[in-house]
Amino acid sequence: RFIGIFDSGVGGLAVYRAARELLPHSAFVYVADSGFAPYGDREPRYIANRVIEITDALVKSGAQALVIACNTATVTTVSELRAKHALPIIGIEPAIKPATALSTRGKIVVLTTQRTAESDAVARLCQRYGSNSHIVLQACPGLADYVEAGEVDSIEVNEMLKQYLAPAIAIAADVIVLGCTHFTFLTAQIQRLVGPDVTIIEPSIAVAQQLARQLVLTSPDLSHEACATETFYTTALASNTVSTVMSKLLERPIDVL
Ligand code: DGN
Repeated sequence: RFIGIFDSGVGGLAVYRAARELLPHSAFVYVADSGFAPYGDREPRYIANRVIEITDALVKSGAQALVIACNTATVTTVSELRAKHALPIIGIEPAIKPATALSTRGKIVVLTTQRTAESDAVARLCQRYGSNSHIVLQACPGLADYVEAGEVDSIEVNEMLKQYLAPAIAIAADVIVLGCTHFTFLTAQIQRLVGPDVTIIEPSIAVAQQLARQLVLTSPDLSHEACATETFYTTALASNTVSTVMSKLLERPIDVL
């Protein structure tokens, strides 16, 4: 019995880190679909099939709750997953509602993958909460790939970030939403480029809190298992490389199977 966390790759690790801190006695299994990442530019059906295959395997091996630690996977597949599995499923969508509540100038930039930017889910969020705000959806093709390779502060990453942050600077955005979990590992670099007055919304803690709340309601024993465990899997053949990148991002050595 465990909590299954899943992402196209390493991005969901920030969510995992927050979840583990909040639920230190729980057993976790993290799956990185690195062999098939990135999802950002794929067709929705391709993404949905990957998400279903991985979550089916997690449920079969004993997952009692699922965290889809990937915006792209959530916006394309979460309804299908909820129809399929009767267990708590926590997804991540870009934090557009909190951004509109937080923004004083109403100028918001949402950084996402291409697929998330084009999704109906995000269009609905903008329609529902964005009527008094100027929201720019900035797709960032290629950016998650750098993080996936463990490259978070190179000249190339910073050049790409400058390009994707140009609209935020042009409209003098006061809030930036990280709408792709990979971008969490670029938070400091983004802050440096936009300046200290811009608020960056990073959803990991909120998602972990949502998970904890759901567990209390549905399976309280899962949050107090006797022994905390963590297991990391990747679908990539070169699990050594993935171990190295994940250890770097988590800032502690881990083994990925
Ligand atoms: N980490 C994923 C997200 O939150 O959308 C996407 C990364 C990717 O596969 N491009």
